[in-house]
Amino acid sequence: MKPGEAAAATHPPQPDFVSGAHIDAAAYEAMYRQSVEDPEGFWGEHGKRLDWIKPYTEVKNTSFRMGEVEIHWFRDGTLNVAANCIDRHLKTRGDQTAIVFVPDDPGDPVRHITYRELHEKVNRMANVLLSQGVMRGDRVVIYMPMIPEAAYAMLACARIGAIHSVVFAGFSADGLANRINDCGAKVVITADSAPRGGRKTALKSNTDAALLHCSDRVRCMVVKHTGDQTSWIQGRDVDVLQLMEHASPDCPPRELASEHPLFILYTSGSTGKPKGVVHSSGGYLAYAAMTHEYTFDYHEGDVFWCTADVGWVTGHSYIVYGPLANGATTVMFEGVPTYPDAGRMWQICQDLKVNQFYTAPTVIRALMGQGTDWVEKYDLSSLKVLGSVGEPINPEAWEWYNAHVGKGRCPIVDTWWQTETGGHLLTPLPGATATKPGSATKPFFGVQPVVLEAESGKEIDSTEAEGVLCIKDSWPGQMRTVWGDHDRFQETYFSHYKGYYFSGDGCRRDADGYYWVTGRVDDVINVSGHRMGTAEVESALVAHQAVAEAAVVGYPHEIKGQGIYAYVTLMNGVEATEELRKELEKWVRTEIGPIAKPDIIQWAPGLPKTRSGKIMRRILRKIAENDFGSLGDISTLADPSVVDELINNRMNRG
Ligand code: 6R9
Repeated sequence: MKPGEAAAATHPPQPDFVSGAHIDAAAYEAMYRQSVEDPEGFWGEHGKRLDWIKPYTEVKNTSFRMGEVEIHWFRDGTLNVAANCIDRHLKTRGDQTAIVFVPDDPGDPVRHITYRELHEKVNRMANVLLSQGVMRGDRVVIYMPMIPEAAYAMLACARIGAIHSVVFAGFSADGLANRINDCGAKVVITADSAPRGGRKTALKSNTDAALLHCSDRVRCMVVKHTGDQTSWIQGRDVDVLQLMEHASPDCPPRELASEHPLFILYTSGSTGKPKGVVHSSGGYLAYAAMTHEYTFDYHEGDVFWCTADVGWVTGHSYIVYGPLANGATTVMFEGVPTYPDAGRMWQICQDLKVNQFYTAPTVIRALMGQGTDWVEKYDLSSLKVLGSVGEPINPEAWEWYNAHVGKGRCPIVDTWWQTETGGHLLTPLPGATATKPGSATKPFFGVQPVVLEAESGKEIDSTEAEGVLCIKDSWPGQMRTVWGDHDRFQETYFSHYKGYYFSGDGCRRDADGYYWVTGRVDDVINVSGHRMGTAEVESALVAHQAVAEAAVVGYPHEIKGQGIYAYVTLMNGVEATEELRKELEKWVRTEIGPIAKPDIIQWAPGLPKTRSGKIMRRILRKIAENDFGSLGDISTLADPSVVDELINNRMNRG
């Protein structure tokens, strides 16, 4: 069945849900129409959900014209993001839980951090940053486990106008060093180690290794979380928790321009090294907060759980900024879905009475594989809305999620968006949109998706369409630039299709105007919802002395969505052994991180190349998919015989 053909499986919102929802179908239509016909009026009104120090008078000033791309929202307004996420709630909900922290070890106590306590911790941490010489505009890298201190660190930066860049704890020392250097960080905040699923990652020693490749002026602030022994460099390393104890609990939030960068987050593209995606303060926060409220139909008092890591954009927008701006109770889980057993997630939902649960298809598929007993064991009656993010959700996983987790009563919101977009762009609204399993359905307010013909770039007007997914005009949560490289920003997103933001995804629009995102059309693969540039994995492989050449493609993987398939040509005289295969796997883990480890390495005496030397990835993709019946035209290859050899020795025969 092709995406979009499952029209029969439409799930309309249930009447008793609709009656209590913020937005019903009629409200969606009216608001959407206003949002695209009069963006200034619409966002001028909705920007007021934030507390501004100096209110804006200019709402939108944006251009997608190649060469002159600029994106400004609420430009003359000033605010403080941390004050919006914390201070303004103190009067009404100081004693309400802001963050529920669930440690990796189920035997360790769950911690409830109130808004008042969050205020105190963030102020103290902000004062520690100031005492370390961090000033407005300085960059702070955060390389942390999923612990409240990670959120404190983000908000402390926001309070004083420092720009944070969270690096996922699964990245290696090299990955960390590259990011510290690219953004010129003054400080890195880390922890001794990060427990996950009963195993520990030595974050401090990774940081030590990373800092060998960085300026010796970079300071290292360490949260002693597990108490594990670490090395200590006097004068460079400081004990954050100890300094916080002695710091003042009072740190006035700085007044910052709406366009002041809130954070940089590195993400993979089709070429080159990861890009530092820059997000703003006012536009980003307004968009994160509004999508959080409407997409999940969040209501006052709800307990919201997004299972992502704060190292990804999903954690930024839907663990920290969106929920806290709305005064929600947000859950931070340090562990993994299957530790100590496959019931952990559902047990947490039961114990914390979670109302909205937001996870990735890869998690659902993994848990689905463990059978339904684990889900049936727990009382999930508190759940109201279920969310999905990170990759297309296959209808089987959607149906399982719906039947066994939502018991057929919880709307499922399949949210399509990107690091670059700051918040949801395509998503159902649970009280308004009939869902179809596998479709991210309709645009959020203010978002104008278009489908273009890939080759000609022509906008397809008919409702039914298939092509590349672009966006016609700006929305407040959009990234503003690539850190230190505005040309690269324009080149990557605005040069392929003039006047449009190019998402890098392919899609189909069905007869009802529903969008079905089919996956990347560039050389980006999506492994367990994590973006990997094939070029990054290739350059890691060729950095090994035994490797002459490497080509990396994605292939369908039952749990991860896509797996990493590497074709490796060895240096002359190097023997292709099992040990070498293992060594290369380990090598990539060290160079980039565990998420980049190839699932399959096939030895390739030669790679299919055009006469001009370009690797024909299309062919390699087909072989990796075990679908080599339709390789298309291979006559332009310099040496067509390499193809047979690769087919004969292919390693995915499933
Ligand atoms: C939020 C996030 C972005 C890429 C994106 C697309 C894929 C994300 C999706 C989805 C289909 C969904 N993607 N959500 N594809 N349906 N609901 O994941 O950001 O890590 O930057 O990845 O992920 O391919 O372009 P990011």
